[in-house]
Amino acid sequence: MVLSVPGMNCAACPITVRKALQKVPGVAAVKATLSPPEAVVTFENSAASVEQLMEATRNAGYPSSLKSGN
Ligand SMILES: [Cu+2]
Repeated sequence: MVLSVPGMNCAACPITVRKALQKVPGVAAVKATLSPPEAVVTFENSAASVEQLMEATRNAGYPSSLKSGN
């Protein structure tokens, strides 16, 4: 699943986003990049929802939206 995270603007931002996503139960792997500004998340669908993942980035200061995937 890929989240678009347009608020990321420097090299530290993807680290913050990755840490926030990794705290969500059920998340197995996160790859956050500045260019393109997105986060690729591998997670257990039975344990976490896309809404929870978007909430996690929003709470970290980076509102996100679903770009692709389930
Ligand atoms: Cu930054």
